Amino acid sequence: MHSASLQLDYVSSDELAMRSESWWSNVLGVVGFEKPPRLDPARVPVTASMTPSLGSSDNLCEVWRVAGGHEGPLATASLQQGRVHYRYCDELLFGSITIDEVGVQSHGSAALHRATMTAYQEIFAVLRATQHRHLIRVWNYLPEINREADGNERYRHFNSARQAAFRDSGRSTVGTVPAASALGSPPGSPLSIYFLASRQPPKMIENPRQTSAYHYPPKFGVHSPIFSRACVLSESIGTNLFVSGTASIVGHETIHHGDVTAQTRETLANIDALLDEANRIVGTRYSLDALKFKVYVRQPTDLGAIESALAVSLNASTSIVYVQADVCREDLLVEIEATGESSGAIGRA
Ligand code: 3EB
Repeated sequence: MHSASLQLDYVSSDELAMRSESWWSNVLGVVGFEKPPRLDPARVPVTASMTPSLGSSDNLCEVWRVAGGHEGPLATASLQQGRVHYRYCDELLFGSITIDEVGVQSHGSAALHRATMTAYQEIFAVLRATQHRHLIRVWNYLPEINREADGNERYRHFNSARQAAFRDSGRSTVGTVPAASALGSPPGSPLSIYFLASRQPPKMIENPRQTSAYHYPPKFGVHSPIFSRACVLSESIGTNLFVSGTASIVGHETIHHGDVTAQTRETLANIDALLDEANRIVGTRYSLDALKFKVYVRQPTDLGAIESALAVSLNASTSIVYVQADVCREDLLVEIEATGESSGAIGRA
């Protein structure tokens, strides 16, 4: 079968409207920011994080698309199983699911727990059906992530449910777990999860500067967050690097409390360390400048300081989008995720 490389683009919905039929035939999924973009879901899975974008770009969309070196569509039709909308090509699958906690037959933290369990169960059912067994990258957006519910932060309830869902499905909860991001969305938003899965196993990368999240000590919650710091998917015509949401954490502790500039610098140092680790393990040659960034900003008034801090290390043409979102520790002011697109330079032994 054909191999294809995965591309990420941030474009306005106006620009999307002008793309050709053949271009659309290779789009796996489109993600809006504050609301789902007005696109036909029969054509391609459409979802939204519900977190508003910051800055000039209006109606911004995150587009995941496969590109092959040959003619014709690579992807299936836009499909649905349960509440999961998905589309796939031979190697890669994009999917999304949203669940409104209000519609779940439970209250308080039990509703979040149930919504999270259900979402992951439905995701795993799709992966079983299509044989894209490897969950490689997950984006989790939950309303009011830092709010207390029944004596615990909602993020911690989410972590308990996510871990239970992985365990119940027979999946590992350490080591071979997906790269991820987990952010807060405004009150009243649904739980929104989207993901990429693959047929071939990715290589998981941990950060030598940080404790693996699945080994965080219990003071951060009885059930640890289940994610890898990064992963690399290698295919015959290129590789993709997925860097999880990364913050100003060294070891397992938040550092630079209240200093958004220092937090931004520390976060980039963490991503740089991950790149070194990925390049060492996989033989790729990713550099900071080759990545596309999504920056989650807790307080919109910090945007200028974050932009300035990033400008010191990234060149001016680097792709960066800014999003307002609550980060999953109260003391974190910024979180940064990144994706490295196809780089042909795989040194395979
Ligand atoms: C951290 O390093 C910051 O729970 O899926 C980053 C990426 C974070 C993913 C998740 C959480 C998650 O712990 C928070």
